[in-house]
Amino acid sequence: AQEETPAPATETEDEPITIGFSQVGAESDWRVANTESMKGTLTQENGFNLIFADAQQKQENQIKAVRDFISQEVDVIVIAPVTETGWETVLGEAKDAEIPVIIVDRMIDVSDDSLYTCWVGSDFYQEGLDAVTWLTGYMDSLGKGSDALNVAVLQGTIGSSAEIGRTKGVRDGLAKHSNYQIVLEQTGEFTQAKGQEVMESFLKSGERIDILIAQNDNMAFGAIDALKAVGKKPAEDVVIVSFDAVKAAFESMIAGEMNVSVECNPLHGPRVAELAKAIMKGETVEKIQYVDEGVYPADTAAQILPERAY
Ligand code: GYE
Repeated sequence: AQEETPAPATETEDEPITIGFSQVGAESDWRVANTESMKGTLTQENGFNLIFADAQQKQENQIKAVRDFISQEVDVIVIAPVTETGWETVLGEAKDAEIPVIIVDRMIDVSDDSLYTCWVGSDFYQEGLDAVTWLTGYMDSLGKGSDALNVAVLQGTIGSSAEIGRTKGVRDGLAKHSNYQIVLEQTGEFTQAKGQEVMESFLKSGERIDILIAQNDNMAFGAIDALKAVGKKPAEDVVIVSFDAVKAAFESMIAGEMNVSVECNPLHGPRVAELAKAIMKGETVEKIQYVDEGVYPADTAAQILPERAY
C-alpha cells in the first residue's frame, strides 16, 4: 500500500484577538445598527473572539464590565461610553493591566489622554451646526425666515457626547438668528417612549412650538405620535429636525412626517477591527478619528432609502 503523503504544514494561524466590548444598550435604532456592525465584523472568521456586554444605559454596568474584561485578560477593551465623565479610575486599572482601550461613538472626558489608545466616532457639535444651517435655510425658503420662531428641543442622555455636542451646536447655530428662541428643552433619553412622553408635556405647556429638534430619530418618532394624538400635522404644523438618519427616518420623511435627519454613522465595526489589529501588531494608530456624515432632507428620502445600510 502506498503511504499517504502528509499534508503540507500550514502556516501557523494568528491567534484570535479577544475583545471585550461594553455597549451603551439598545435604546435606539442607531444603537442596534451599531451593535450589529460590531458583532458582524468582530467575528471568529475575521480573527476575533468578542465578549459583548450590554450596559442598559448605565455607566456603573460599564465599569463592572470593564473590570470583568480586565480579570479575563482580554487583548483589547472597546467602550461605547454612556457619559463622558467618570472614567479615570477604571481606565487606570486597564492601563495598569496593560490592556489597550478603544473608545467608540461617544467620547470620554479625561485629563490624562494616555488612559485610552484611540477614539473613533462622530463630530456631534458639527451635526448640531449642520442641523441649524439646514433649518434656517428651510425656514427662509418658506418665507418664514424672519418670523419669531419657537423651538422645542428633545435632548438625548444628559452628559453623553451626542447630547453635549448636539445641544451646543444647535445653541451656537441658533444664537446667530435672534428670531429663533429655544422655549422648551428636556431630555427624552434617546428613546421613542420618553420622546413621546416629553413631547406630550411640551404640548400641554401651552407654549407655541414652531420647530422641534429631536436629538435622535427615535425620540422624533415618539414626538410625531404625540403631535398626531392632538391633531397636529408633523412636518407641517411643527417642523421636525432630527439626527441619526436611520432607515425608519427615511420612511417617516417619505410619509411627510419629518423634515430632515442629520446623519450619524453607526457602522464602526470595520474601523474598530482595523484599529484592534493594528494595535495588536504594535503599530501606532491615529488618536482621534471622525467619520464623514451628511444631511438628508425629506425631498432626498425616496431616492436615498433603497441604498441605506442602516
Ligand atoms: O444618536 C442615538 C443613540 O451616541 C451617536 O446614541 C450615539 C447616539 C445616537 O442612542 O440614537
